[in-house]
This record gives sequence, C-alpha cells and structure tokens, in this order.
Amino acid sequence: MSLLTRRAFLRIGLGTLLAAIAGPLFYRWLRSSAGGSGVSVASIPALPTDGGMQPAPVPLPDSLPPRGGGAKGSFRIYTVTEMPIFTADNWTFQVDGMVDRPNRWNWESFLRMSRDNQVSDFHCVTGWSVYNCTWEGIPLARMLEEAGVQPGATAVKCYSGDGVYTDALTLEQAGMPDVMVAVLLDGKPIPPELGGPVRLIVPKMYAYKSVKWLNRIELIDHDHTGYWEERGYSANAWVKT
Ligand SMILES: Nc1nc2c(c(=O)[nH]1)N[C@H]1C(S)=C(S)[C@@H](COP(=O)(O)O)O[C@H]1N2
Ligand SMILES: [Mo]
Repeated sequence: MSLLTRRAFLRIGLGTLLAAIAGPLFYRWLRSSAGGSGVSVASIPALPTDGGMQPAPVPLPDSLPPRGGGAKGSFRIYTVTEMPIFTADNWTFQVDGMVDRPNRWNWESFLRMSRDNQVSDFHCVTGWSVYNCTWEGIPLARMLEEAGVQPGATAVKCYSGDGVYTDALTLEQAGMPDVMVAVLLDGKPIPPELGGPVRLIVPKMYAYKSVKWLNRIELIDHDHTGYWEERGYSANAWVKT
C-alpha cells in the first residue's frame, strides 16, 4: 500500500484497492440520504490489521485486548470525496492558529506522543450506532494544553486530509475529556475507510463532528460552520439520550 502513488490509486480504482485492503471481505457500496451522504460501505465484519502506515502504532495494554470487549455494530463508511489514502511519507499533522507553540508532526514523531484510551459509543445522526469502541489516542485537551491556546481563541477548527471536510468545536467542547485524536480502534490502527491514520472522536456528539483523516487543528477566534452544518445540521450536535 505504501508503494501506491496517487496516480496508481486512481488508475487501479477504489474497488480494487478496497479489495486489496480487505482481502476476502465483501464491500457493498451504498448511497445514503443525509448526515453523511456520499459513498457508504455497508459493513466491515473485521477491521484490517494494518492501517497502511509504517511503523504501526503499538497498542496500550488496555487497548489490546480491547478493554471495551470489542466494538459492537457496523460502521457505515462515509466520505464526501474520493477516499484519501495516506502513507508515512506523505502524512503530516499540525496544530496552528492562535497558539503559543504551533507544531507539526510526521507519522514517526506523532507516534511519540503519549496516548490514552477510552471506551465509548459512536452515533451517526441518521440512526446507526457502534457500541463499546475502544479508542486509543491523544486527548484533544492535552494537545491544546501543550500548544498553549492564546487568549481570545474561541473555537477549534478541525480539517480533514480529504481537503474538503471540516468541523469545529467551541473551546469548551474541545476540552471535554473524552474528545480524542484517535489512532487505534480496538487495538488496531484505524483503517483508511474509517478515517485512519488519525481521526477525531467526539463521543457526546453525533459523529459528523468526528472528522476523518484529521490532519490539522487550528485555533480561531470566530465560529466556523462545518461541512454538515452548512447543510443544515446543528453545530451543537449533542447525542440525545
Ligand atoms: N472527512 C470526513 N469525515 C467525516 C465524514 C465524511 O464524510 N468525511 N462523515 C461524518 C459522518 S456524518 C459520520 S456518521 C462519521 C462516519 O464515520 P465512518 O465513516 O468511520 O463510519 O464520520 C464523520 N466524519
Ligand atoms: Mo453521520
């Protein structure tokens, strides 16, 4: 996978690529209606063990075996663009904007940041959920603390490496302890279909806040309307219980 250039990716095509990632798994492509329309894959019975990034992240002892016992339910795969594929050679992550210490990582340096894990449920506003996900990653609050958020910053804008999808959290929302810049799910690297190598997780909110292929966090002093919020969804996406 790491040898695959973008041109080769386009030539080979997404179906073949998914087949290569998934091996014998059968992917069914669907179109969904709202809150994540675009391409959708019905279900992934098992996650690929290799997210395609080398070196692979080493799971914490309570991520593998997953302390949540393994996610229950199936993710639908949503993307509003062609699915972006990253390798350790072309992936970077940055925190910038209104911070005292802007930073940029490559995959290797990113993996040196210490990680936590959590067990949480994942809810799409269209009505499907995946329960007991064991996510491992860097709590966003810690990342922001290390960056030194400047007075006057009010929101955290999250960018997807797909170049199109964004979302934002208020500084207060971003400080919730379970908001995580996630790197592993159930002890395995997050596969590209699920937004790997790194995606945001905001368990208390609907999953359109959980930006896939997250590669930039910018501190800003104004509101930002995210991709689905531009299309009518609420910026305050609290999961109703
Ligand atoms: N970059 C990006 N992030 C995204 C989306 C997307 O289309 N592109 N869809 C959102 C929505 S509506 C949902 S429900 C979840 C779906 O996550 P999954 O594709 O891993 O199941 O991702 C969210 N983050
Ligand atoms: Mo969604």
